[in-house]
Amino acid sequence: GEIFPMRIRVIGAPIDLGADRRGVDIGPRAIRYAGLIDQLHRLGHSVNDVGNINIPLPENQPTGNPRLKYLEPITNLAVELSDMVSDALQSEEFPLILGGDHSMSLGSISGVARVHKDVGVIWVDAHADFNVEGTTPSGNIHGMILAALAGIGNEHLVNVGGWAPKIDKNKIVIVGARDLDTGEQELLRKHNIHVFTMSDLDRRGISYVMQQAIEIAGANNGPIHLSLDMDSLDPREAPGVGTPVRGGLSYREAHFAMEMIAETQRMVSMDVVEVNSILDRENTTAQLAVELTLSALGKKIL
Ligand code: B3U
Ligand code: MN
Ligand code: MN
Repeated sequence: GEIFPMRIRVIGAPIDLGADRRGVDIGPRAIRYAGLIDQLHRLGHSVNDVGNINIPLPENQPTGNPRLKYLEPITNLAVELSDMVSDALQSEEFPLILGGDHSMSLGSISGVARVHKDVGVIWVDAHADFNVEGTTPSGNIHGMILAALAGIGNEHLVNVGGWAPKIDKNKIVIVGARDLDTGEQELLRKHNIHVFTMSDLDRRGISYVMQQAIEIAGANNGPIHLSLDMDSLDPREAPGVGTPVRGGLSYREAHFAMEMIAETQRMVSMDVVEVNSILDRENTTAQLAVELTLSALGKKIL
């Protein structure tokens, strides 16, 4: 099939300070090893892979507040990544950011929002990542990032780069949610965040849900950022994630969701996160991350 050729800037962000488990720090390498760059070329895109940003080891960092673990290094990295993502967009390249845990999206999405002020976000995830200091069961910052981007939560997270909010609450859509904490549910309701749970998917189907998600995040034909947490998939398809939750997206639903986003031609940037290679089976999850990225970037069956 015909694709719309793009210049893609690949940025690796092997951050693992936002989650409890080690192994996502290998994610960017595992995704490249699964053939990402070569397959993007074959699809007709040009690729500028700038390598990985340097992430300090958790062993060498103070944990800090146990309800906001590694806050300081996480916000520092967010500023660095944000600059890299803005720079890619200003050079007219499409930023494709490889994680790492989901805390890296604080930086990637801040960088996009600086250039595309009206960007909306489709957050495909088993979780909502909408916790704050007072609701988190773990103190892990990867579970707080979407709230922070919406301007909710700890001021250091919210004000990364010196401005807030990064994303208009009304342009945030979560797809695939099935594991929400009690205080997190209350926050999502209070702020009227659009959440399509697995129940909604079962009731309405992936086609309807994605059509709605695209309309909400991309209101007035605006730009869309896709943040793909690989734990949105069913663990049978994606075993290599830190927090697997049963009952997730099927292989076909996930591909179709990506194809629908590609069809809009309005995606301006994308993250792929939470590939945990230590928990993976023969790089299955990294391979699936590559396949889904290709579908999101225009690969069609015919
Ligand atoms: N909601 C829980 C668990 C979690 C969030 N994101 C992931 N896990 N990957 C928390 O710790 O905030
Ligand atoms: Mn997540
Ligand atoms: Mn998740």
